[in-house]
Parts: sequence; structure tokens; C-alpha cells
Amino acid sequence: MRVCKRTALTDKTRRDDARQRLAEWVDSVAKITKPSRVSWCTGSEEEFHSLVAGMVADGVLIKLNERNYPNCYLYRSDPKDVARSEEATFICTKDKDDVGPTNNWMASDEAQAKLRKNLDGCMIGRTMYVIPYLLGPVNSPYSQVGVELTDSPYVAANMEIMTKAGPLALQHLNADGFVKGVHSTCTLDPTNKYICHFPDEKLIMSLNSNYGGNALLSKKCHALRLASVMARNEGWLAEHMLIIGIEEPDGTLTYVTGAFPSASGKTNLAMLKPPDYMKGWNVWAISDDIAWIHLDSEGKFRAINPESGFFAVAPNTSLKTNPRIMEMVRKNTIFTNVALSSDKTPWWEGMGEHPRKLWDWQGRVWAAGKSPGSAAHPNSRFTTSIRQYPSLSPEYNNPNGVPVTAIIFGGRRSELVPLVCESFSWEHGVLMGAMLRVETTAAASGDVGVLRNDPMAMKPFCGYHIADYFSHWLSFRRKSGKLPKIFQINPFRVGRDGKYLWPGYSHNLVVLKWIVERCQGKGEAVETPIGYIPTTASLKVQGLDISEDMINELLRVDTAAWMDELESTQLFFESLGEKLPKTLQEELSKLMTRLQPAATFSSQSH
Ligand code: OXD
Ligand code: MN
Repeated sequence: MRVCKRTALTDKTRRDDARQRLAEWVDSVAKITKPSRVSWCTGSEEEFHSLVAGMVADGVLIKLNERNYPNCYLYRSDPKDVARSEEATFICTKDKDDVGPTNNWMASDEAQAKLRKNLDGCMIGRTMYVIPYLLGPVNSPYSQVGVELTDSPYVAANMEIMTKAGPLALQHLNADGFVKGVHSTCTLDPTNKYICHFPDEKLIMSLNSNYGGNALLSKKCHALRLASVMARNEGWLAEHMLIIGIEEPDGTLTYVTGAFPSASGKTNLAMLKPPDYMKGWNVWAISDDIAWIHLDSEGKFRAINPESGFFAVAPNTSLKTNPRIMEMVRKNTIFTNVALSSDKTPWWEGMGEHPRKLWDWQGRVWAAGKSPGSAAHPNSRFTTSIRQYPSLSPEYNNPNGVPVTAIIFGGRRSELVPLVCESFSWEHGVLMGAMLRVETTAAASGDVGVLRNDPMAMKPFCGYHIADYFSHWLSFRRKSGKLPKIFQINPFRVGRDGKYLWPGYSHNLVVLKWIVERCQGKGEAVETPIGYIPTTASLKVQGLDISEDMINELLRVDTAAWMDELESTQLFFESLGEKLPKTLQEELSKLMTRLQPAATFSSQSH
């Protein structure tokens, strides 16, 4: 009894200490930024309504049709502030070698001095919102607290959807402290944009952007870049991954995580509605973007979603491709940079026929075939609470997370990568992830459709040297006797006519079914130099309208093209210098050997 009391007292003291430190930090930032008001967010519904009402009154948000889209709003951003800015994103440490060649680096002292100058008086005449937030389930040992200070009401409203914001977060404060985030839109000067991360101080500073990936600091900045460093130090993984539970007709559930680069179908896969011909199957979503994966006491991988909402790409979402998303965004949603019809309903390319009268994402009258570009920005987004998703897993709030049976790597490749492939081992699977080369998308500023190395879909999000990150992944061989199986998928392969070979969307469940079967020791496969691929018959699910020739083309392994791919992987690995783990180089050599013309492979089923 006495012990309990003492623990409770200690917890309270620690929380009080942390609150004291929080109050002091908020004061110190306010002294520099000089806001006219400081507002501590409570995360309540009334507060959300007053935030959006203020923005509607100021012309920052447009209220959408209350009958069709109750409590929904449209935000039009500055036209130059529409995507993540990788060129302005820095990891700030003492030593450049900490961050490696895939990150921009700035010395922490230099960055602090530079940003402090920019912060001086940047909130004059504005409100500074203080947003304490909890990432992860309530009372979970894996959850974390952060606090974002921002002068953007748009960011404050979005943060209230994306996280558990307010006093609940403060109740979770403990001796571990909290991640500090300072954000200001300043003047939105693109030449003075900085998204700086200080892993040693657990600090983020973001200036001159209001775009979600740069400004909602809980998301990419905290839950990935800073968390990846914490994960390395503490023996877990912070990954750019979806989490789903796949339910079979007999009720069996298999949990899978999947890493896909931004805007490559991750949200669609997380929110897949089974096709009519797969009766009794279901996909339960737990996360569409980020997974924190810890080892439990038995060495099993357990995943939680740190986020509480979706900030996802709108274009190409329709009742046909994804009815569950369409249902979800019909209320309490903030749309960013979509087009608007005359009856104040949102529209984007791929949603279906466009309304007769339409304004584009910048508010200009838009006419198909006449106006330049698309009506909705290709990276237009919706922000919606996860609670609104109709097939949310009942395990979403489980403080212990869900057990992970398989990990999938994927991305847009019009050629080369087969529809699905299973690795031979954990190490080979890590190589699959490390080798990911995918086409760039509109989620980040810069050219679209250019092939680049995006290992584990973490190129923009790993907060330390990517070669050390590979070593960290490999280290789980020693830490766990229950390693998940690793797969690679590519629903984006095209035929000679340039059209997608695979129907994608709901039909991706056929691929997931094969993955589940493989994890259960079932599922027919053929051994190839690059891994196990399905037999044609094992993908011929009744009802799926696709010819055998198409399936064969989707699964074809082009050995010569793979040899070219390995050459570019070798160059990428060489660019990482001496830190590249030997095991990974050996896996690459083994793959090269398997691809030699003389190598023989069994065509029997496995
Ligand atoms: C995202 C991204 O917004 O990856 O999820 O850019
Ligand atoms: Mn993402």
C-alpha cells in the first residue's frame, strides 16, 4: 500500500516538474516571438469550432456545403507552399557524419543562431497556440508526448485532428519529458524556409511553410525523423508504414505493416474495401502512414499508430476506387487545395465527372481542356479523424499494439519489380527495403516520376545516417526469434501499351491474401533469383478478371534488367561510405550471383 502511494507521489512530482519545464519553455519562446496572445489548446470540440469559425471569418477557410459536407472546410494554400520541402529540411547535430549523405545537415549551433534571428518578433500581432499532444494510445508504454507552438490556426486545427491534443497529453507527461516544436509561418518566404530537427535536444523548428508535412510537427518531424533516432538508441523502429489487420472468412486476423513512399497508394491499401468476389474477407486499418514497432517480452514485433487522423492525398480517390475513404471524408474534414464546385462541394481529378462549374485549387475558374494544369493540386489533401473511418480496427487503441506477421515494401515502378515477391530471409528482406528505387511523386516539391533511391520509403524521414539505419534493421536478427516475413509489392507495373497491368485498389487484397497464406506456410510459390513469387494459379482468384498472360507478365523476372538495377544499387551503397553494413553488401553479392545466367532455380512450388 505504502509503495503504491510513494509511486503515485513520484509520478505526480515528475509530471509537475515536466509541466514547470514546459511553462518555462513556452515563456522563453514567447519572449522571442512576441505574440500578442498565447492560447493553450484543449483539443475540445468547442475549441475546434471556434478555430475554424475564426478562419472562415478571416477568409482563410471556405465553409463547404453543410448539407452534403457537414462541418467541412476548404483551405487554399499559398501556391508555392503545396508539398514537403526536402531541400529546406535539415538534421542539425554537432557532427555531419551523424546524418549521412541522404540528409541535409547543419551544425546545431549555426542552425539555432540562424533560426533564432528569424524567430525574433515573428508572431507580433498573432496568437501563439500551445498544442500539447499525445502520439499513440492512451496509457501505452510506447506513446510519446510533444508540444507544438505555432502561430497558424490552420496548423492548430489540423493538429487537433491528427493527434490527441490537450490536457490528456499533459497527463502523460513524465520524466522522459516531451518533444518541443516551434512553428511559424513568418512571411511564407520560400527562400527562408527551414524545417530543422535537433535530435540531441528533441527539438524541431519550422519556419516559412504552412504545408502539413512541414508544419504539423507531430507527423514527419516528430513521429519519423526524431523518433527514428530515439528508436535506434532504444532498440525499436519508427517507420513510414501503414498497419492493417487482414481478416479471413474464418475470422483469422493477420497484421501486416507496409512501407511505401509518399503518394504511392499507402492510404488506399490501408483503407481497402474487399472486392465483391472476396466474400468474408476484410481489411481493418490501424495506420495509413506511420508505425512505431517495439519488441515485446517474447521478441514479437508489436506495432502502434502514433497518429489519430489522416492527412492524405485526395486525387484518384472515388466511390469506385475507395468507397470507404469517400464515406469518411463527408463530414468533419479539412480539405486543402482541392477544387470547388458552385454548390460548394469539393472535387478532384479521378473523383468522377467534374461539375459544370468549377474553381481550381487557387480559386480560378477552371474549364476542362482549356485551363492549364489540374483543377485540384496533385498533392491536394484531406485531414480527417481516424475515428470516422468505417473499418477502423478495434485494436487501434490497444496500448500494447498489434503483433506484426509480415512487412511489405512497395512503391511506384512501371517496370522491373514484379507484383509481389517474398524474401528468402530477414537479411534479404532488409536488402529489398534498402534497394527500393521508386518514382518521385507530388508529395514533395521537385520533379515527379524520376527514379530515386528511397530505402524503406524513409529517404526523406530517417533522422540519422541511412547506413546506420540499415545496421539497426539487421540487428533485429539478434534481438528477436520471431522475425516477420518480408515482401515486396508493385501494383504499378505497366504493359507495352503503357497501361497498368494490375487493376489495383480493392483487387490488391488478392496480393495480400497470398502474403497471408505464405505466412501461414501455405500459398504456392516459385523460387526465382530475386525471391519467391506466386505461381500463376495462386493469383487466379475466382471473380478477378485478369488473363493468365497478364499475371505472367506481372510476375516476370527480367534478369538482365535486374542486373542493371543492381549496378545502381551498388553505386548507391558505395555513396554511403564505410558505414554500410558488410552483411548488406554480402546480400547484394549473393543476389548478383543468383542472377548470373548459369544459376539454376527450381520451378517447383514452395
Ligand atoms: C505524407 C508524405 O504526407 O509522406 O504522408 O508526404
Ligand atoms: Mn507519408
